[in-house]
Amino acid sequence: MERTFAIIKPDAVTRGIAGEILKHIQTAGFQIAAIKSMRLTKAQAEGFYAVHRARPFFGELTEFMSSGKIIAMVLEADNAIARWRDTMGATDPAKAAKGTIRNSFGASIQNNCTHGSDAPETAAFEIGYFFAGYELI
Ligand code: FUP
Repeated sequence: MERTFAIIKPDAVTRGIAGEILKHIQTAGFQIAAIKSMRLTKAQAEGFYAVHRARPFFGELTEFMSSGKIIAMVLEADNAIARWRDTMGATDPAKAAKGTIRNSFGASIQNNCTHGSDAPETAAFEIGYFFAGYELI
């Protein structure tokens, strides 16, 4: 079993489609090991996306990620990291494969409904950023 970190982003929560995305997650065979909802401050969003600090979209991305409630999750499955990225689809919803979450629900590269860790090291950092050890027992 592997763990990955996932977010249902503010665009999806605001549009009221978090439930549909959670159904997608469970149909794809993930166990939800931990889940919580919160609204990030701009500083918290900046800390989460620190690897993107030098990118031109960093300001807009962190504004967006702190614009409303998110749902943060730890997902468990065999090959969870790769499997969750496949389930989400490509970053750009227009380029994401049919049937993926981002293709089905995403509106733009920024408003693409979900986040997923891209490697074991990022998964470990991201899980630790959002969840304490006692929440993961
Ligand atoms: P992903 O791993 O698919 O979430 O994509 P990236 O790590 O490349 O990008 C992180 C987030 O930055 C994306 F979810 C959306 C946002 N982004 C933009 O807003 N504009 C861009 O040009 C690229 C990414």
